[in-house]
Amino acid sequence: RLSTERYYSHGEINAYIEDLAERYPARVAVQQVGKSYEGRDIKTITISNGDGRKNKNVIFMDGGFHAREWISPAAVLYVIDQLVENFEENSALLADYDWVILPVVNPDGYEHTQTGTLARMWRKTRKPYTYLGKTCYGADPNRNFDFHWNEEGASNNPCVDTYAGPKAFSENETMIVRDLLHFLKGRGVMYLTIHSYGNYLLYPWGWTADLPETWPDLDEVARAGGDAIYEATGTVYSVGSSTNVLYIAAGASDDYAFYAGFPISITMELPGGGLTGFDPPASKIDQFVTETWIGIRAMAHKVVEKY
Ligand code: 0X9
Ligand code: ZN
Repeated sequence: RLSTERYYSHGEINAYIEDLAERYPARVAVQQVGKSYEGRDIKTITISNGDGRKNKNVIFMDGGFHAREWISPAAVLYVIDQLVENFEENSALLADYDWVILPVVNPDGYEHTQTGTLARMWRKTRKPYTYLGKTCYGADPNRNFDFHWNEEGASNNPCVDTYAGPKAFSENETMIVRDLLHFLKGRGVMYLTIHSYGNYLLYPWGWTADLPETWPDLDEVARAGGDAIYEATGTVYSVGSSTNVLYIAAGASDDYAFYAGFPISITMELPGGGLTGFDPPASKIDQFVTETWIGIRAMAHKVVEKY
């Protein structure tokens, strides 16, 4: 069973989901969806209730966009654990929906942050870029999507943390998410991307302060998550559009998913911890991921009853 006592490496995460697929072949499938720049296997896990019905609606969730946000893959793994191992209790979330989950979008960055203190605060991918004769690494995967790309809150400088990349979808990792979003078109109801930190439930837009026409639907789902967490633990999440509640930043995956047809698209910023905010001690993982699951479960229930 999944351990919430420590952070997993990317290899352990892949091994964990493959083991679930082997143990629960009727309900769990693992797919290789591509490779990272450095050649790591990027895999999704699809969770169903095993009734064999095809083309159900889909909740698509990912984690590990930003390398240093270790609590994100940990929380995503806990959701997987609950949907698979605690299947009976969560059967309503799987009756008319399949879940497609990508635990680590940016494994090169994630592994890099596990190589020592100096690398711990890495955010971006690891593809090299030369700029004024100097080599710097990586683009910000959450500034690399082709929707108002590089218009706001992103940088043209490869040596900066919010580098948008030389062009939209310059990174393997973001192409993989893009292709999944398009593959799921028509079935994809909610896109959930897990980041840290700051306790936010954010919805489009992040490229403009304007709200989409359907913002009340987005707000209702996000608020269901925030309310459930508050009732269970007293932790307060701020709910609103990315631009209005956090800051303006274009080219992110949430705006792209919404533009690509997911009616609900939410970025969840989990609680912070440790000296930098990005490094909650391992002793906090259990508390944070169980609380996060309460919020995600509530949002999923809202989606399942609404769509
Ligand atoms: O800046 C980001 O990419 C996200 N925050 S983080 O601290 N995890 O880096 C927020 C993204 C919110 N969405 C948009 N701006 N579209
Ligand atoms: Zn992030």
